[in-house]
Amino acid sequence: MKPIRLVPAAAAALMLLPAYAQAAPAPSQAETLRDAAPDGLVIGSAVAGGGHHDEAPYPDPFSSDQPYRDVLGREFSSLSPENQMKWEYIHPARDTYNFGVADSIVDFAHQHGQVMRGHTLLWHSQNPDWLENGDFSPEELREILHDHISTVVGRYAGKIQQWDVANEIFDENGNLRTTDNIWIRELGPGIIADAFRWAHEADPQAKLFFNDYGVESDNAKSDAYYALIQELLAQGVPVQGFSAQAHLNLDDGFPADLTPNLQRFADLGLETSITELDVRMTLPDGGAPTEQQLAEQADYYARALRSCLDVTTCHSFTVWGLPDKYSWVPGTFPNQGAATIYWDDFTPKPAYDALLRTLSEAGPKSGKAENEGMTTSG
Ligand code: 9MR
Repeated sequence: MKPIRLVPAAAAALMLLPAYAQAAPAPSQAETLRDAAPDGLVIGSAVAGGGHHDEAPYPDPFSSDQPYRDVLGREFSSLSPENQMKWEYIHPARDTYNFGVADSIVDFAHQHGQVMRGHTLLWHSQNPDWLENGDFSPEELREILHDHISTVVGRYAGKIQQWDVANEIFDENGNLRTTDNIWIRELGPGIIADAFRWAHEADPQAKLFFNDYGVESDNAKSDAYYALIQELLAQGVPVQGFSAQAHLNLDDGFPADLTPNLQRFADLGLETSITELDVRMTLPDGGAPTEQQLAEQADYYARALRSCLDVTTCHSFTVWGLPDKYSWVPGTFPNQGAATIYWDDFTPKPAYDALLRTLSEAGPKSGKAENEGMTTSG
């Protein structure tokens, strides 16, 4: 739904009415998410392009789909490469870095006055086979990680507002992933602090984050982050942010304590972000979502945004891609989908309208602290 604009004649007619008879003005005339966002809040999207190597490949929309590029440039003020900065893409062989697509996303962001979130440096998933099966000594592995972080973070220094340095390092019970995360398994938990230190050396301006799913609520996993981050801060490790991915599911209900949970991290002095929001649902007979599902989905999106608006240090709110045809959800959850805010022809869903309305209602000044991030155009 577009905000109503008054044509001059109608506006003039309204002026003739007594003040009490005039409708309240629309809170904002902005017609895009990025324009409607208050000062100090960027609205982001993941940039699709190359599925996981195990998935059926789809054409790379970032280089081939112009309507897709138009929406990315028009609606968003932050971009996150969905896959293209992950190890298996950017570091395909020990002595080979492949920056091509990542560079073009950073260039696109620069051209469109957008900031970037970098994703990700230390993770258990999407690592190349040469690394996972490489039989390296601990000293070699340490050097490999150091080289990777210095090279990748250094290449984009000054152009990345927030980096997901460590991604998904705890399991659901709040235990460190000591078996499937190669770095923690082979080098011990101290490598996490080193990763933050190396990233900070390579780009002192970037805000360095822990990022995970299932941490929207106060639970065992988010408690584990809360404890670890306090330890690291006490040791002077350069950790600046905690982000909730927010892969939500109508079947699970909305994480009702999202705001206080993020706020407790903000109270530690950290930036907080929503980094990968999508809201999936079980589709009736594999078909289209019902009106009721769409309305409920819109409500989830708006509530997640409301949380970010309400948490003092939440300056970055990102949806995990668009439209549904480029979403990771159907490939992972067979009967689920329709998780993004756009239909496949790039018309907005009720969820998009709900985000625009929520931003418009918040108004241009959110009362947030000044956004300390930089734009790539600056
Ligand atoms: O959306 C990404 C998908 O294309 C990849 O195949 C998948 C592989 O793990 O990763 C997806 O993105 C994930 C993100 O990097 C980290 N949080 C969970 C996201 C959804 O799985």
